[in-house]
Amino acid sequence: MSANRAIVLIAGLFLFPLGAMANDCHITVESDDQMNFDSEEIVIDQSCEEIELTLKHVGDLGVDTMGHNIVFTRAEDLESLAQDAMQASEDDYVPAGDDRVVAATNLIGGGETTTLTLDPSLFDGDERYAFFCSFPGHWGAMQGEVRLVN
Ligand SMILES: [Cu+2]
Repeated sequence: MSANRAIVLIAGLFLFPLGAMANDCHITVESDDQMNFDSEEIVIDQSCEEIELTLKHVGDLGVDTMGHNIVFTRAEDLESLAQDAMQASEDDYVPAGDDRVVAATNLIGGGETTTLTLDPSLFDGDERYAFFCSFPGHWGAMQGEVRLVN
């Protein structure tokens, strides 16, 4: 190994803790039987190659009565998409082929967990995004903002 290369390697070791931690690329959000998400904000680190988003439902109620998902959309589309999603019961309340849907997890019930692999480049840094649960009646309480970081 050349001396230069060794210096680059050593510098890299010191810089690593200042950069994006591996943890930033793994997000966990919990939901419950009281129609809550445990976070009002989801941070999307765009330096991640991909983000693993895990949604947990820590309640007991089934998917038919207290189903939860996370749907990402532009903030300006949140209300119209949430209204239309209620009709999409056959698609787990995520309208198929709707370009207002940036990404969405599966719909889960109490005791279940689902993981979505997200491509951070789906989010345009000049836009504002939101997330919500598209199960009928939930979006008013179950929504939050997406914060993009680099
Ligand atoms: Cu819900």
